[in-house]
Amino acid sequence: LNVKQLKILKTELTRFMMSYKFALQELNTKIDILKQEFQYIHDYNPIEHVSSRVKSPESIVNKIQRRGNDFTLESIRENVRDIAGIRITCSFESDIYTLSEQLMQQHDISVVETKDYIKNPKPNGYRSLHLILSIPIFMSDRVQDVYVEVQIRTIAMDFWASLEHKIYYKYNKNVPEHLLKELKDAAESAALLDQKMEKIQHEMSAWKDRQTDEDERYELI
Ligand code: 0O2
Repeated sequence: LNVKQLKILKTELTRFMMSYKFALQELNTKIDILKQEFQYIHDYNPIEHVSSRVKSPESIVNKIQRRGNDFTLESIRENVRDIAGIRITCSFESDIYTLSEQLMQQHDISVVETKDYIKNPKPNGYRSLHLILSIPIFMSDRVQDVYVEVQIRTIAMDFWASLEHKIYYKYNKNVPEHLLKELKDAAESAALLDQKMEKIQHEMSAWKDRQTDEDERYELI
């Protein structure tokens, strides 16, 4: 490559990576709006924590190599759909579906894929709702549709996934059989905990609704 070609390549690569950063900014704003508005209307916040990251060039190259895809920007864009990733932690399982519906129904968002590892957990016990969304980014001379992977989990699911991830890499992907079994048991306990917490929350909000009704009736009298 000559100097001019190298310059063009550098600009294209930078713009390519920037598009993912912009997509994360757009989506983070959308999530923040939902969070603030939900808090105001319902006096309750379904989102505990949000984090986002752009995949490192090294991980992108590894994934392309592993899958045997072409090393072109078009191929990377189409085949590596988790370059931009957002992880949302909710308090309760029902919040996950409320929030995902609210995101998916927005007109500028297209839902490319949904993987519900809550209704269908992975064999190791992993649970989370995964969405691949596509969002348009308006730049100076083009509109670029960008994929973003959104993972939505409860605190219990997140706790489990982060420990499992650490163990997986500590043992260099060769986790002893008894630990795999214990992780699976722990995933089941986490799922039970989510169910119990949901039940308590449900009962509390029904009580709160009844109280509000009574207060309003009292005010009318
Ligand atoms: P990182 O560092 O989190 O980005 P692929 O994307 O090729 O790996 P697939 O089937 O398209 O495979 O993706 P899938 O199943 O939707 O899951 C991808 C991401 O979900 C992973 O990203 C993890 O973040 C998370 N995940 C999926 N399964 C597990 C699991 O069993 N345990 C844990 N802890 N996390 C999981 P990466 O790329 O692996 O890593």
